[in-house]
Amino acid sequence: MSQNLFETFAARMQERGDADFITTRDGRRYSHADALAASGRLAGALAAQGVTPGDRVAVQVDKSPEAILLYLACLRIGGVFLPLNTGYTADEVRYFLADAEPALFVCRPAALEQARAVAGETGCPAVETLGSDGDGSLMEAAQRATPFDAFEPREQNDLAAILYTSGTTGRSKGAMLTHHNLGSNAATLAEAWRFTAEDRLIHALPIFHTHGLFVGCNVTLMAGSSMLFLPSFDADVIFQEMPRGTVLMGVPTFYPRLVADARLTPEATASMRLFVPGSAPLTAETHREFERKSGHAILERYGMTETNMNLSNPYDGERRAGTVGMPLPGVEYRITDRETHEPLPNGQIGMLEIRGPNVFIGYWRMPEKTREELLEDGFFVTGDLAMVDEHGYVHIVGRDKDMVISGGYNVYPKEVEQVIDEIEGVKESAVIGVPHPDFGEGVTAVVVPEAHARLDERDVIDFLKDRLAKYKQPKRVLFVDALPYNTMGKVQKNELRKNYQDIYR
Ligand code: MLC
Ligand code: AMP
Repeated sequence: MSQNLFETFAARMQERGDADFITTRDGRRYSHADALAASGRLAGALAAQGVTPGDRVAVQVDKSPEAILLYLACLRIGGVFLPLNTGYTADEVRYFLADAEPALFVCRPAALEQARAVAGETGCPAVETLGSDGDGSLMEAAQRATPFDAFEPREQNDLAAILYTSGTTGRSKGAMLTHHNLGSNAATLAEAWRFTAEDRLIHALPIFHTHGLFVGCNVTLMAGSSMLFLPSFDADVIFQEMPRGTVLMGVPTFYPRLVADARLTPEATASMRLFVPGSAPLTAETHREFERKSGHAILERYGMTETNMNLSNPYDGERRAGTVGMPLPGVEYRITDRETHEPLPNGQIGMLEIRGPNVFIGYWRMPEKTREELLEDGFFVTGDLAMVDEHGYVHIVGRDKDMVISGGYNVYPKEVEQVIDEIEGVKESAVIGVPHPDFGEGVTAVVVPEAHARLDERDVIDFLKDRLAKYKQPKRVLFVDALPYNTMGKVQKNELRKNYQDIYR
């Protein structure tokens, strides 16, 4: 495999020529050949902006085909793509720009003024815009630029992307992913899931995370398939489009929503060949109900930002409900004692650790965090608790890390607690995830007010509004006189989770 991932993609795009690459419901279309040419023009625009190999390009834009062309352009010139959740507030973006020091920040046209201010404060030298219709200054610059028709040679450990995952201590960590990490995983998944040029992926996920960007788009590029780009999940649209699709990928929230819909039948899904969930646990019940109603056995897989995809149920063979299957080719896993990292006997619950060409090379400018989580022998400590059953299927049974997953988005309690604790009248707080029928877990704040403070649920939520992305904001805020502490002085979150387990049911 070539070292610059773009070279691999370009070879497939050349072969696929006029075949669809990305289409949208409002009639926009890029063939593979169109996308190849447009990525050259965009690469020319990036070069004209002064982006050189190794430079970060931070991107906070709405989903569009052009945003993927920008990703390709960035790979092409050896830049490091740094996508940001569109829900992040200016406060949140300021941290990412200051930490990553990008050479360019691409924002939504409507956010230009705010983006310029944040770029100015953080020393980012250039800002361009890209809108959801392919509008904005970046595409205009691409029209004028001298196309960059080659690609920058890269070593296999050169960075292709940095994706930020929030840190358990509240500080987000930039996971450094190489061309080899992304390329090897895309090739493995395309093969394991039997992707071909005939596939049409119904793409309803955001493109700023591993799932929508790398699993969805890289696999499509690797196999020369096509994608229907939808702005977000909408069950009506999914049912309208399934007769023209072959694969759907989604976070677990997608699947109970489809199961609850009377339109889910074998006839409605007749042209589909694969449904893949991931990013959070899918219940065994949803798996079974989906199969009962549609005739399709869901193929669940397990991955994370730092490692791409690691484990998957088999394409041929039994796809077991409530499990994430076996290691993908080239990936090794072990289930270990959390303290010693010694492997445990089969059947016991322990820390899941992963090694393989898919595993990242460390956290951006955080050597200590890297050493803690990426062990000397190459195994990455996932923070997920797992066990393997007698059939060799891995079950994810819990998390050792203090993290909530709401609708597929990770929320780090510490980060939310720190902001709540700034509110006048708050003595302390604990943020937990408790079962939520739609989002899997609902972010929930338990707050201890100062004596005589006058504070209600609305006050807390209003305070968080401009400070934290919407999905991090608690769905409920509950007030208590004191938090339960153990003898080590740690808040007993298990007890809180038990007390409030039914509030969303
Ligand atoms: C929306 N809301 C959420 C939310 N999504 N709240 C908490 N958590 C979420 N995930 C808010 C909305 O702002 C709205 O608030 C209210 O909840 C109802 O919104 P909705 O219309 O029902 O939401 P919808 O647009 O349908 O979005 C839900 C969703 C979306 C699950 C489809 O969040 C989504 O696409 N998530 C995907 C995240 C993802 O890509 N994760 C992959 C990470 S990679 P109000 O107040 O306005 O009503 C990874 C590695 C791996 O984890 O293994 O893949
Ligand atoms: P992220 O950091 O956003 O990449 O999220 C990765 C985390 O999502 C993992 O560490 C797991 O906790 C969770 N995850 C991903 N896939 C699954 C799955 N199939 N089942 C359970 N948890 C999952």
